[in-house]
Amino acid sequence: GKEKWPRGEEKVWKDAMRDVDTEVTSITKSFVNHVQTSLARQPYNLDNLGAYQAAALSVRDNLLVNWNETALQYTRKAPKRAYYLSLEFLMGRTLDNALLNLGLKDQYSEGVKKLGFSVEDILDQERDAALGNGGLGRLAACYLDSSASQELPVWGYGLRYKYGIFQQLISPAGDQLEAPDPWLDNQNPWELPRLDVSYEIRFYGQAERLGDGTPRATWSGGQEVLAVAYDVMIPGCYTKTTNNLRLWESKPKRGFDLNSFNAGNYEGAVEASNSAAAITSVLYPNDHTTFGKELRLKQQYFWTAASLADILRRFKNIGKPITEFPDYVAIQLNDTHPTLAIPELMRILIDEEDQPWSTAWQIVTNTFFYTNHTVLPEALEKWPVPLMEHLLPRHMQIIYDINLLFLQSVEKKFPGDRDRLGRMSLIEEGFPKQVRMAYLACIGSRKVNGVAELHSDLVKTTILKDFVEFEGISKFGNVTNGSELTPRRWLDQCNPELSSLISSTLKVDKAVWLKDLTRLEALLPFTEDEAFRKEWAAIKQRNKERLAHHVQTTLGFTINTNAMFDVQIKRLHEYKRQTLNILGVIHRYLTLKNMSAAEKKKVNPRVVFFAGKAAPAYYIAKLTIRLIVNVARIINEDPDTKDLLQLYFLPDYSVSLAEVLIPASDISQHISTAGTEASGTSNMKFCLNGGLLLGTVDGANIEIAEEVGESNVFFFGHLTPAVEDLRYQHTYHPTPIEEKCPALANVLNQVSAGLFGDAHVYEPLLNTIRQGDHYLLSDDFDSYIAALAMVDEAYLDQTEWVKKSIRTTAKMGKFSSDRAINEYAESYWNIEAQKIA
Ligand code: HBZ
Repeated sequence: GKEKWPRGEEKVWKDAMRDVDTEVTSITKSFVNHVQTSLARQPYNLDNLGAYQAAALSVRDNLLVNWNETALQYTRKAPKRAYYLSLEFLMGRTLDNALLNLGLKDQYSEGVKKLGFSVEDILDQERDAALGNGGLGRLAACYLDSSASQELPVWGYGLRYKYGIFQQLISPAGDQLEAPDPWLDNQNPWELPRLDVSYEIRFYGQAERLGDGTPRATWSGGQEVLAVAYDVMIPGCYTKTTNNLRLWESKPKRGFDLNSFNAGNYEGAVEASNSAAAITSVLYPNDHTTFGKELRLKQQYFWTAASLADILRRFKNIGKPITEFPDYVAIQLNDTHPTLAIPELMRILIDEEDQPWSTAWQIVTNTFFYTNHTVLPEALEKWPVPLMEHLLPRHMQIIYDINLLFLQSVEKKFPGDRDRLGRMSLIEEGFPKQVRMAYLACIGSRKVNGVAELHSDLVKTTILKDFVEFEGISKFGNVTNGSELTPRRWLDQCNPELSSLISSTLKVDKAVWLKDLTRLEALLPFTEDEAFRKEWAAIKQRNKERLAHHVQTTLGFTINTNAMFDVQIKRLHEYKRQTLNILGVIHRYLTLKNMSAAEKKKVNPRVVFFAGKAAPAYYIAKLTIRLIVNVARIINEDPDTKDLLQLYFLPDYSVSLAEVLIPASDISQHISTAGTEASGTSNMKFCLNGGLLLGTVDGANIEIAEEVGESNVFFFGHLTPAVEDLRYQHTYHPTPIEEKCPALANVLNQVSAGLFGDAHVYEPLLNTIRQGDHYLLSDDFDSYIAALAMVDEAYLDQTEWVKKSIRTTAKMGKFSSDRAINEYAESYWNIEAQKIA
């Protein structure tokens, strides 16, 4: 049909344009105003993208009022504040979240409808802000949301990457291809450039000790670049508090180097300016491996130095002596990425504030808090000493000084224990020598925490064992992530129907239970209410249909929505064992192929979903994707099995895709080798949305089971204490897989034989299992298959399954990020809520 312009009710448009206050609400008025002024567009060709921009700008106006009010009150009252330093903030989309937090979603839906748009289409125009890799980055985003919701004075500091996490494409052969994510190309209505807030950051140059009996030194020369602030508003849920996330962009100090330019060296002049801009150009796409790249170290210093300068300037405005810094400032280090903040604050205190060493160290060790997110040895950051000396000569001196004094105190406590000194030194011997960032973060912080009970215990007994013995156990704690799951985005926003059902059943407004998730426990009695169960199941069904629709429209696949939906979505990594899952799928396929028609009748259909990105240089992880895609190609076409088993790899996993997948899942898989997944955070989100959990006894799975009861989760596999021993056996007394696990051997052989094409291609992947099997697939395969069978069995009894589902949601209160952020606020940062009037 012919397009009608403007869309919607002409009278509403006209009245808004004429600024006549008839039945025009303030929402349509501000929307139309932004269309005409900010966007400089006519209502006569406004498309969905334009409508999104106008809506975003209009919502932003609302946020700005609260944001200014919040900033003003913090400045006036000068309470102690906390700063969350994270190299990653995986924010996802903002508009929907902002509307819900402001409590304005219904009003906006109504308003844009009058103007001829659907709110869903408008929301769908927004690109994800994907400035993170995975759990660590999403956790940071959830903590900001919860801080604002709990009215806590917390700011985030990060980098404004021009390119977020790469876009994942899957080639016809099943290979992952990476494309850039120029997320800022469409303009970003959610950021406010602060050209007036900038700092000069130095790299390279010379450091010279004054040698005047003080620890002072000068640092000069080298390269200077500018850090410019961009602010992102963080609205709390049903509160006026609107906090700030400050992201730094790098710029050349001058447009370009005039000296070189005048000397005719055009390229040299431009090069310097390019090298400054490069610092914040792209998010590093590696999780759990470090490559020792200079640009990455530059990012880390650039960001920590700018953030500290900013924090210090704010502190100085209060007019208190510098020794009181820790009474006004707490800084949380999100993993070791911002550890350079420790020597940087030492440098400022000593070289610029002229403080004695011991005073400076006292201030530092009362300011910082360090969260560890992994115990995998290959993931622990180490920086080559030569690189550090070159890029940050003054910081390297300071680190040597910290180390000297530290080792002297260790020697005092454990005289003559040379091994211990070697183990604990901040400098690892070798070629080259390396700085151990986790050790520096540990000794420079007031407290250290892991992210789930098991993980925190492992931190204390493995990587930081010597430090516990030296500094005492009380410095080391746990804050279980329950966190990353913000109850609002991860329930109300992505599963609105379930959210309404909960409100009407509990007879409590969602404004109440969304801010006190333990209220969900009141759902427990309703497991015995048949009508309620029916409604519960119907919502799950509709969420499955919504996912199927999404896959149909984006990928063209038709999904059987009468099947059980089985989901594993996370970064591809050997320790997360997507390979175990796909080998399990093959096992199921082979089993189905051997079944009689009568046997097949008893089988419940299953659809298996995978999604996740592999680090671009992670060869084995990429092979796993290729295997999944090619297995899918074969089994989805096989007439013998396709009604009973479907398999999909959904490309380009993102926060937005997770918001569609999670509410649709019946069962989700969290199957890391015991002791390797620090916490996991999607596990909680699935459970909050009534999906059951199939997992190993690892990370937060354990605490989830403690809450919901072991009879409501499906556990399998060896336990953490067995892992070391099993690995020893693999290395020194290997048993052939044929003997140890014939079912697995059969699956591997079928892949080797080319059942899924490309026989030779998968050998390197299969060999990780046949030789060494570091992640213990051969040890856990049989119990994994048994657990899958138990899931099938349980699913046949739908009544009981739905009861389990309700019980699971009901017991997720602990895993609210509100609970986690309050633990940080009380037990670590010592900050208090500030009511914004
Ligand atoms: O942090 C994850 C853990 O693997 C997961 O178990 C935990 O739940 C989550 C939140 O605590 N870790 C990451 O996501 N790590 C990274 O993404 C990462 C990024 C860059 C690095 C190293 C790790 O250099």
